Amino acid sequence: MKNKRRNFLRQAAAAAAGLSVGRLGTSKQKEYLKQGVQHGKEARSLMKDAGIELSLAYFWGIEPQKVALARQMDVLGAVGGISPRMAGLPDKPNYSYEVIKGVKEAWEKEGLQLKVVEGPPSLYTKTKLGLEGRDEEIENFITFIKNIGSLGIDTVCHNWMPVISWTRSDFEKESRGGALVSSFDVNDVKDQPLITEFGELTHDKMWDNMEYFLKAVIPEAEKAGVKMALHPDDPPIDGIRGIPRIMTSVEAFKKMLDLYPSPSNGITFCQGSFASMGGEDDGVDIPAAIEYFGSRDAIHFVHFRDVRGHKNKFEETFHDDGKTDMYRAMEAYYKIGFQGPLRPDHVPTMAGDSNDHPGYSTIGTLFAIGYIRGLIEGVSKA
Ligand code: CS2
Ligand code: MN
Repeated sequence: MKNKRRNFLRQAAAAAAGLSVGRLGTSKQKEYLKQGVQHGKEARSLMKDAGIELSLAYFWGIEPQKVALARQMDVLGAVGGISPRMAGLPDKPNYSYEVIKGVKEAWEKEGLQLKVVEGPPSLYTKTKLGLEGRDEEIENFITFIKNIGSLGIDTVCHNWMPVISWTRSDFEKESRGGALVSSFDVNDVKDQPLITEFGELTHDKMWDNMEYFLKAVIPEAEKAGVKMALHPDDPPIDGIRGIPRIMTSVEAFKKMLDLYPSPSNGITFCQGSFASMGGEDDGVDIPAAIEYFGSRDAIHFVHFRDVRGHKNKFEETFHDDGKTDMYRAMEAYYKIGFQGPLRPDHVPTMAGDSNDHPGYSTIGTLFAIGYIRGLIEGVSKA
């Protein structure tokens, strides 16, 4: 019901401005809102969550309690991968139409909508490291893009971290009141053995591989109405165990966008990752970065979280306890007219919850959603 109301209000606002609400048609709407047309502003402040699509991550399938709580909170966006098992088709590839359709419908049965495919099929080491076989991987990835586009799923969160994904040196660090968070100290990983099986890897080669991928994929994503949203490297350091990392700064994201400017080539603004970029004295100004990338219409998806510290040594925090002014950050999303999916990212594991999946505990997620929704309401009414 509420969703209908949101859609209705969105359509009403767009209709008043003579705009159609297409998949990639939101930038015109944003332009309209930026101009400060009074009617548009009013319509927007009435929208549920100011039009931001609050979502939760489900990386371990349909977790019944989390899903039930999501419905109670009216947080109806789902973010996750594509699992053939979840679709009841364990023998079919994860980029096939039937599997994606099955996964989408499984979420719909729960009353949720698959908003973002995070950790997409067929974008693996071969593509990121430019190894033999990457063309086949990319071809299957394009099949995946066409399939989600035709099913109306329009956002993909991918990353450029081959071999070692997001990582920490401690997943059980005590934070406020004994809640558990993850933390990273570069000194704890510097003596780990190098990974040599892929030969010589350099930052330049990683950039070449990125360019090769974007040039093949982005034109197809454009045609399919799909937005690619690249997640920063986490932690954003130059490399780990000999595997280079390139998506580690605001400059790197500018460079990536310039490699293939397109409404389909954008960013997952993972606030926690951007907040951990730089050293002790040259951190990222988060609200300014949101406004900058927003001005390029490049933010397609938001991970809302925070840290204390910097790239070489940081720990995650509760949303009200980190280095970032979260009110200013939310205000920046509001200013740029962001109306895409936003999810809490890693949250502390709180009393009574399990730390089996650090960063994704259920109780911590409840606190996060309350905080985020409160911020949105505060910002949109101010
Ligand atoms: C995350 C990732 O590191 C981060 O900021 O968003 O942990 C993400 O949850 C996983 O890589 C799965 O996509
Ligand atoms: Mn993230």
